[in-house]
This record gives sequence, structure tokens and C-alpha cells, in this order.
Amino acid sequence: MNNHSPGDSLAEPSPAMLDVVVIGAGFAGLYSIHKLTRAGLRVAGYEKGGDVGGVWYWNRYPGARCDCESHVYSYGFSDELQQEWNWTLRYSEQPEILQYLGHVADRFDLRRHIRFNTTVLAAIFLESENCWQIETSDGDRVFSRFIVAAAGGISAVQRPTFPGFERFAGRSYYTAQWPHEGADLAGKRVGIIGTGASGVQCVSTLAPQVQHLTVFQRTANWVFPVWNGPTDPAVDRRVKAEYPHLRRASLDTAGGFPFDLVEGSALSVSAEERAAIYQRAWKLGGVMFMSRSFNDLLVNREANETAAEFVRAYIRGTVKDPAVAETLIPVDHPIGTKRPPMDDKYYETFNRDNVTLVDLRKSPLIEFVPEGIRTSAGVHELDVVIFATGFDTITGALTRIDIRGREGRSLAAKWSTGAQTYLGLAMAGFPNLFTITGPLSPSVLANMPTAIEQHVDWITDCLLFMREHGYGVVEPTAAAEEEWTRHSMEVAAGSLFPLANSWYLGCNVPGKPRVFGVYVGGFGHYRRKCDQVASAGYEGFLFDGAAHGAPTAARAGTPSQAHASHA
Ligand code: N01
Repeated sequence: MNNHSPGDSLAEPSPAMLDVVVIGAGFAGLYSIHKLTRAGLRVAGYEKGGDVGGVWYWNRYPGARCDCESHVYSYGFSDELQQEWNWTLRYSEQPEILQYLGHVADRFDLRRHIRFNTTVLAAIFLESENCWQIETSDGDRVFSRFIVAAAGGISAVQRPTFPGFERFAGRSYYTAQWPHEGADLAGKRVGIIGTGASGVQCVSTLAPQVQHLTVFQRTANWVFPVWNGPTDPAVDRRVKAEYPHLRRASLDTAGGFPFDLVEGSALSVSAEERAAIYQRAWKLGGVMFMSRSFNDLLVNREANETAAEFVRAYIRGTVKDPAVAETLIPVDHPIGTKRPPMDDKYYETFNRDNVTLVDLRKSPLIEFVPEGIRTSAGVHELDVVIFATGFDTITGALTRIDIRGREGRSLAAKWSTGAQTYLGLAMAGFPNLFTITGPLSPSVLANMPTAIEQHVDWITDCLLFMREHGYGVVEPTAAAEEEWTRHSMEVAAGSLFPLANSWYLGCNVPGKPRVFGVYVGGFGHYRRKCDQVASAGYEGFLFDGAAHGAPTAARAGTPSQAHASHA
């Protein structure tokens, strides 16, 4: 362990006092490092993985692919970058996204700021110094005025325990930690537990490759096709010509996409018209099935039911065995209230002779045995088991780090009854700590690169504002945090989202409070609120203990002022 005091002179990458430590080198971390270093700040990134990529570094499972269109799921901060990069598929697969992020890191010379294979274990705010002390898995201890947590909302792998697992004689893999050298599954009897977005992509990709695939389903999901295929050169040319406009337009829409929800209720048209609209939206693919059909599907149960009925008919029309089709039809949540997995061949896969669907609600999983999995209906013999069992989402990546703010209070303790944040960007009692796409921001309900760029730009502007005004410490007020948290809960309660036991509500993690973790009021609305807060002198934030413009004794001669020149 290298123990350095803030004043020590340290060899890189542990300089005496950094301006910003960035946690994570995925989409959010890379752009943070780019933006903050270009603003003249001394920045060090810490990344658990061996290279850049974040979720795209870890999630190498067969079939891993993005569920947003490639042109959209990419950075907009550099026109040269978006003009020169060519996506081969309409919806990119994991290797190409990872290649893209590697290209971004090289093109903007970001790797030199990042220490790889290094996990941030702890961060404590030193109130006497107004800086963070950060401890990492390689034994280093560094000091930084600010932390930008870009650790991801869907990155902390959830590992449920199963009785008897240690006795299982076969091999096992997690989709979210797939071996880099791949897994040889050819000719194997493979079981997969989990039918969320990861499991669904894995199922349709693996079925043709393995001897037999047994899918253990606890909850059926509504799966939308994306109609993936090679990038259409004409679309590519058009998008590239219109990129500046499309990126700007995305900042005002509900989902951070360059299109908005259509107007009109599903209940305001005839059954024939509705069917035609659903058919058209289904053909658009992916998230557009719901956002391009009607505007009340996530707020009106009756409207939602019409969309559900359309997809039920699709499932029944696609899956040949009626009993299997019924098992695949969700019964416990309105459509869209759990994140819909996207896949073109999922339902068809169950027409294959080498695929078996096991309904864990009817025949619960009892235990692992050496030869496979025993449910209440008997033993399924398996050579390999794949866990596609999800993540401790939204808060997990940060609560797994020992983060301590004022008076040594831990962030995990603060969030033990549900996440509380101001704008999903900062937390009262945790000065100089910013979260990218954090809890109670639109995060996973918006296109992530759009949301990430908006957050990083906002944070950078805030740090530049602090530099301009000589401030050393920023922190939201408890009142602003409380009001934003209350508002977020109120908006969520007005939607159908709380009707599902989803990871949005933390329901997949035993013991986690059932509290909605995402701002559902729409990205455009949220972005405007962030801009208003900034133009009002960062309303709801305190700088050196007071609102901007207010006289404050705390500012004169404090250590924070001494460090303020860096930001
Ligand atoms: O995880 P999930 P995921 N016994 O939590 C089941 C994003 N993503 O990795 O629903 C049996 O959705 C669990 O069952 P249930 C995307 O946002 C994006 O698939 O809790 N089953 C569920 O079926 C996505 O939503 C892309 O009853 C157990 C599954 O495991 C998010 O990541 C691609 C169990 C977990 O599903 C998470 O998706 C992939 C148990 N003990 C993922 N525990 C893109 O395209 C859990 N399950 C960008």
C-alpha cells in the first residue's frame, strides 16, 4: 500500500492532488476523461477491466448486441468521429462496439490517463482538506478534489445462490463475465437460467450451436424484434449528413433518441386502425414498437393491454406448440414495465427440437445435482449452465465501493432505504462527488450515450464555473435532494412501471428496498431542468457551504480555496 498525504509529491499516476478521479472506462468514463482533460484538469481514470469498454468489455456472451440502433448508440461530441466511423450492422454486436470504444480511446489518446485492472475499493471525503482519499485494489491511495463515478448502472453482477451448486459436475458461466477466450459449447447440453435481455440474446444465438438447450424461465418477458441487418448505405449517408441536427433533436425527446413519442392514445382509434399502427411500429423494431405507436402505453392500463394483446397474438402465431407459447406469454406485468428484451429469433427458437423451455413457476428449481439441475418435475442433465441472472442495477456499482462522505457516513447506508439524489448527479453529504447517469436520472430509460454526454457536459460546466468563481466544494442541499427524490417518486407512481417486479425497482436483489431508481419524466424534460438549475447559478447546490452569490465565511482562507485553482 502506498500511503501518500495530499501534500506529497507522487509519481504518476498518483500525483499529489488530482482534480478528478474517474471511476470506470466505459462509454461514460471515456467521455468524462476526454472532456475533463480537455478542460485542463488533472484526471486519473481507474478501470476494473483490462481495457476500455465497460459493460462491452465484460458482456461477451454469445449474441451480445446493442438494443439501440448503432447510429444512435454512439458518441456525438466529435463530428469527425461520427463521420469516420462506419457501423456494419443496424444494431451493433458487442465486438464492434468494443472496437469502437477502443478506437475512441486511441483517437483521443485517453488510455494514458487510465489505470486498468484496478478497482476503486474505497473513497472517503476528508473534510479538513476538502478532497477525496481513494483506495484502489493495487494498494494505491490517491487524493482528488472531485470524483466522477462512471461505474455504470448495469455493471454490478448479481450472483444468486442455488442449493447444491457446488456439487454440479459441469461448467458454468455468467453472461456478464463471459470468458475472453470464449466457451466451447458445441455438442454440449447447455442450460440457461434467466430470460432478461442477456438471456434472450444468448438463447437464440446458442440454440443452433449446442446439442441441447434448456431454458429455465422464472418470468416470461415481452420480447421485441429489431429486424437487424447490414447497415443500409443510403441510411448511413443520410444519417451522417444530418448528424448535427439528429443529436440536437435527441436532447429534447423523452428517450434521448432522435424521435419522440407519437401523439395519440391507443384508445382513441378503431380496432382496425390500432392494429395497423401496431403492425407498422412492430416493423420499425425495438423500442419503436411502443414509442412510435401510442403515447399512453406506459400510463394507461387499458391502452397498455392493447399492445400486450398484439404481442400475445405474435407469440401464439410464431411458437408452434401452444403450451410453450402460453408459457412464453408474460402474465405478471404490463408490457414495457420491465425492460423488454430485443431479439429477432427468440420466439422461433422454441420451435427447434433441441430447445426445451422449463417454467420455474410451475416446477421450481430445487437444487443443483452433479449431473444438472433438479426441479420439482425431475432432473435436467446438463454439461454447462449459463447464468443470465442480471445485476444489482442503478445503485450496485456504487454501493459496492466503500464511499464515505461527511462525518464518515456511507453512501450504501444513505441509500439503504432507496436512492436519494439531486438530479441523479450528486448527493447531499457527499461533496464533490458526481454520478454519471446515476440513480433518479433518466439513465437506463434514455439512450445511454446521449444521457452520458449530457451529464458529463453539465458536470464539466459546473467545474469550470467553480474555477471561475474560486469555489472548492460543491454539494446539493438536503432540501433540493429531497424535492428531486420526491418528484421522481411521484412521476414514477403516475406510470405503470411500479406494477412490475423489475430491476428498475430493485426487486431482483434480495433485501433491496422496492424503490423506483430511474427518473421517468422524460430525458428532454430532465435535460431542460438541469440547464435551468445551471443558469440559475446552480440552484439547489451549495458552493463552499453557501448558495452561489451568497457571502460565505467558509470560503475565506480554507484549504478548498487553495485547491480551487485546479478546476
Ligand atoms: O438481467 P435481467 P439481464 N432463479 O435482470 C432471472 C441491459 N442489457 O442481464 O425476472 C431463476 O433483466 C430473472 O428472472 P425474474 C438491459 O437494460 C442491455 O438479462 O427475476 N431465475 C430474469 O429472467 C437489461 O434489462 C443489452 O423472475 C433468476 C433474469 O434472470 C439489463 O441489462 C443487452 C434468478 C435476469 O434478467 C439486465 O439484463 C443485455 C433465480 N434465482 C442486457 N435470479 C443491450 O442491448 C434471476 N433470475 C444494450
